[in-house]
Amino acid sequence: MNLDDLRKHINALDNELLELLNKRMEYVEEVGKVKQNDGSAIYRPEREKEIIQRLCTQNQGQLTPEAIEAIYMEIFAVSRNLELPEKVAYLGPEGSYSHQAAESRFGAMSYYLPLSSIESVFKVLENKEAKFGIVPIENNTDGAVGATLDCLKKYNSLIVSEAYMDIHHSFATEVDDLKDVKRIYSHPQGYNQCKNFLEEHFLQDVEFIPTRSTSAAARRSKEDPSSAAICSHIAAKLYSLPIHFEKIEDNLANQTRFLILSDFKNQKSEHDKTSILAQTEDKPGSLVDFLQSFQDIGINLTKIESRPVKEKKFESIFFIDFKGHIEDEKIKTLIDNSPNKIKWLGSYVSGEKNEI
Ligand code: PRE
Repeated sequence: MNLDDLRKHINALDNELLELLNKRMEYVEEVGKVKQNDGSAIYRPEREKEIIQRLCTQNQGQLTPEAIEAIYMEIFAVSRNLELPEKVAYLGPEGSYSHQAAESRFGAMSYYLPLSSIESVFKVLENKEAKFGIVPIENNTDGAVGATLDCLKKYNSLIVSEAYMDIHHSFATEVDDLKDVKRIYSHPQGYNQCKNFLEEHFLQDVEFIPTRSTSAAARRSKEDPSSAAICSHIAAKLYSLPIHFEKIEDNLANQTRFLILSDFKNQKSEHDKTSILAQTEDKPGSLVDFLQSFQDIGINLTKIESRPVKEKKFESIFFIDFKGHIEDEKIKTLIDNSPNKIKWLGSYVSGEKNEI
């Protein structure tokens, strides 16, 4: 078959896909009406996960599980917007890694609100100016994000989902031949994380110009024709800067965990995780006893992170993640009968590392 014949087949299949997608959206619209009547949540991460898992299991074609997930995440985002358009706030600026995490969950079609601090994301959720918020919670090289932990204590937003995202830097420029690059813009962290790439590719003297974010680097480079930027691929896309090399960082295992915040309780699923904040009694052994009580009922703790109580010198609170849902009978009993002060932060489908 020649190119024209092949394209004719693609066109015919695209027509079928479009028709099927529109049919799917008719049902989604009906689901939206049912939800508006009973007031239930539009975003149902556990249902989305179930759909993706089912499709990956029955898949026999060329598509990888990652490709199926990427395509369906975009379809779900369009569906949710059809049911009820809702605003998504994230730690900006546009083109930041939080923006990339937000787009991986809420697609290209959502209404986004880039904000300048983690606390402002919590504030707009509290004021009902946005339905969802995306904030980083931990990075596998830099550790926990203190501002997010403090806000989880201070505000009432709930964790409704989590996403692990690989943090990869791209090398983007309008220059065709790297010999002609005179300046490289990036956030100093981006620049420092790509030292090997820079040494291998640049024999000539290149000036490094630090920027406030990798996203600002892409914008500045777009305005400066003999320059390049080290930035996220979403920032390069945003400023229409051609990407020449991807994943140029020295350590390819750089990952950040993001939380998706909102105001509703998820239903139980088979892969739940719960996050709580615990302030244990001020006496020896109280933390150990508390942790032991999880083992006693066979609950797997997945994380514990301490954080100082700022109002009280040298006292700590603990952020604890464990497998299961707050509605599981034995977990409910444990929390209800605990002598410690406990704040439930959310029960949600456990995200897979390296999933995005
Ligand atoms: C749908 C859309 C949004 C939800 O997050 C989950 C699934 C979908 O497109 O399949 C439909 C829907 O709203 C639902 O099943 O509850």
